[in-house]
Amino acid sequence: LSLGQSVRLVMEGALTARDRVGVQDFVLLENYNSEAAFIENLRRRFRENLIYTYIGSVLVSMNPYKELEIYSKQQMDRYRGVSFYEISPHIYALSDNTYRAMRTERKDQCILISGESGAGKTEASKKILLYYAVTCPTNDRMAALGDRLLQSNPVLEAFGNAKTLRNDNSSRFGKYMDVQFDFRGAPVGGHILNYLLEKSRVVHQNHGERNFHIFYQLLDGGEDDQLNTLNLERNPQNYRYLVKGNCPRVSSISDKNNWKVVMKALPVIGFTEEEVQKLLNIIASVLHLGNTQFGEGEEGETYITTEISNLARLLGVDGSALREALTHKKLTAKGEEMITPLNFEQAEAARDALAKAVYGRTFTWLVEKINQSLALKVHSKGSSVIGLLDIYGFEVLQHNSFEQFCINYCNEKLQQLFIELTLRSEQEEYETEGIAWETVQYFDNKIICDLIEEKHKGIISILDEECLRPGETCDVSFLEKLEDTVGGHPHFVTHKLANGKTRRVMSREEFRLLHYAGEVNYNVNGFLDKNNDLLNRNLKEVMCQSDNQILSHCFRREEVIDQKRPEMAATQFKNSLMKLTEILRSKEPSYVRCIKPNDAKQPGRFDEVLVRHQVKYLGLMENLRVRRAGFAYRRRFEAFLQRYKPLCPETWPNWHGRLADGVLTLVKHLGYKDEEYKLGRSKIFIRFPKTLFNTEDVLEAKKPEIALTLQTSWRGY
Ligand code: AOV
Ligand code: MG
Repeated sequence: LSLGQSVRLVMEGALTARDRVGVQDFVLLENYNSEAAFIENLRRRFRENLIYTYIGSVLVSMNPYKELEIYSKQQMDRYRGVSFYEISPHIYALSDNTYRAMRTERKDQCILISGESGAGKTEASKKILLYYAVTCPTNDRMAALGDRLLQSNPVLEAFGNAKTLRNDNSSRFGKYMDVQFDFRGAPVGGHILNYLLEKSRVVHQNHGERNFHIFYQLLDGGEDDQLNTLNLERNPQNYRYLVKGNCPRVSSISDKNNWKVVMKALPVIGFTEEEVQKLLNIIASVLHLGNTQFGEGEEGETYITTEISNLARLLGVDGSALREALTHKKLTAKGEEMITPLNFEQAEAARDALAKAVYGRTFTWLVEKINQSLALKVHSKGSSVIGLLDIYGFEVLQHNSFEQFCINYCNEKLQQLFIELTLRSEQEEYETEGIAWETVQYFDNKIICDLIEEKHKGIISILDEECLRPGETCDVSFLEKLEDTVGGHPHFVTHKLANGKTRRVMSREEFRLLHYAGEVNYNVNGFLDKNNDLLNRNLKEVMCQSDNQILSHCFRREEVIDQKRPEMAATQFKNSLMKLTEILRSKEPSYVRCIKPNDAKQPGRFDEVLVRHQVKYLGLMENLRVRRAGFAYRRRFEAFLQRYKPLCPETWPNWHGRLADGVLTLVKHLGYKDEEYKLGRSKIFIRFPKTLFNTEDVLEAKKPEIALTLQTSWRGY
């Protein structure tokens, strides 16, 4: 065979392979502007179980909804120290690349994982963590650290995850975890920041959803005598806080096994037996609290109709004080204390508020405790950090409330950061390489972030004002205030039309936000209460006297004495997100963009409408356009030369001159036309994928001739 013939043969072969499995980097799509081509590429790869694809350095990940054999130790080893493009895309490649960047550039890194609920963010973050725990060198003194890092996951998931309609193991809190490495690259410490747990789930679940896993785990997995001590029965249906969603079991989850895992993990991350017992008392107390019922006396007074001695014992507080505090409110007016009875609804609300506070604060304590266990014991010089962000994904439910508002706002913020940082890094690269930047049109969602968070004018500020305003305020007055203030905003809609008529499809209790990811109607019912997040003072007083050390740590005496109002929930969340963005901005980011293939949680099903929607709002097409702004592909001179030098007699077997000259000699020999490429300061930029494919094909054809032993064959798919 002549070279030409073999090239043609190989090209035909390559084409069929490429047709079958698509390209491994979207920048290599011929028609990079076509959404249809993008989706088709995803579909082909998904069909072949190739769930990972790059857009340059961004990793796009499809949830396979089945176990794939691609996460073994051998696989990990394959990806160690190997360049991104030499091997098929993988979450391990991204993990390894990030790790090496941290080591060689000595710069803190972060990995931002995004995607809607159920798309695979949490799974991705666990795979990254596992990769580091397994492949990084260990520091003798800290040998158990990797173990502790890994064991913190099941514990946090038990307390912070729940079955929702979208995901059987949905994260109901945001998590940012720093892993600290010493100068030798061994993991030596960790730190977790947690964001806004969806506490309302403790007392209410939508149909088909569950409370947090831990409750079902305890009931299913706890020993008989454990349950006896806690005065619990096995059947979750006996607990009012567990029956709202009418979904006690989830087929994909074994509560019993998970309970065992959690019980094993707690001692590993430093919980004493006593602390575990105290924790169990708290979980049980929440269930008993839910079963506490009230009656109404003839004069409208409220009293407790159920036995509360168990509840008081488990909370470690005085029974009669608790009884009093659940049915009365203490107010201070003009320096005088007044005790007024609660009516029936108020008493129920006080009970639920206590349950949420107990659970929410215990969760925060749990994170603190894990942090102590992961804390850097000895400050090591020259250490650096990889941060992992796994938050709750964008969600649109039938009924969206304050929680969805916060969750979607958080996603909006991260999208903004993504846009800002990817554009910035692209522009910077062009600048450092001395190549002219070609502007790209993209949708900037700053306008929506401002609508939500702007001082004095944004939705959160208005919500706070309405919570603080004396006199009659309610959720609907908040909505009216919104209409007055942001009514004309292009991303804000209510039932009121500009011409004074009403939009019939919307209820009078809703406002709609046009998020970057889609439209969401929020029902204002409960917004004020949830933002206020108040707990009656007398309940706090009772709780801070608890002899359960976890609870007395969570309910501080100072809080009762201090009359200053703490920040409202949404503002607290906003501020913590501001801090988070600062942390992320200070690091070198990598991205994993997760996509959910179908809503049925089934393997093999590719729902095109659903996928297209995510491609759109994740801004993947824009991401690709930015990445391709002019050039499909870029490679460092040495990597390019190393790979293709056999194709030119002057560069083979070695080039001794300047790298740039070597590359130039090589591409001239290969017949690249001037418009096909540009040489930067350290990289070659190739304009069309075809040029690269052709070169790859020539290389493939030449392989037998030169007995080439390339580490792997990279053919662009
Ligand atoms: P999420 O974190 O993105 O949703 P998860 O990471 O919990 O989603 O993934 C949801 C489910 O999809 C998991 O429980 C697995 O069953 C499956 N899954 C995801 N990724 C993989 C994978 N790589 N291999 C096999 N199965 C996978 V939320 O937390 O709801 O936003 O708030
Ligand atoms: Mg998750």
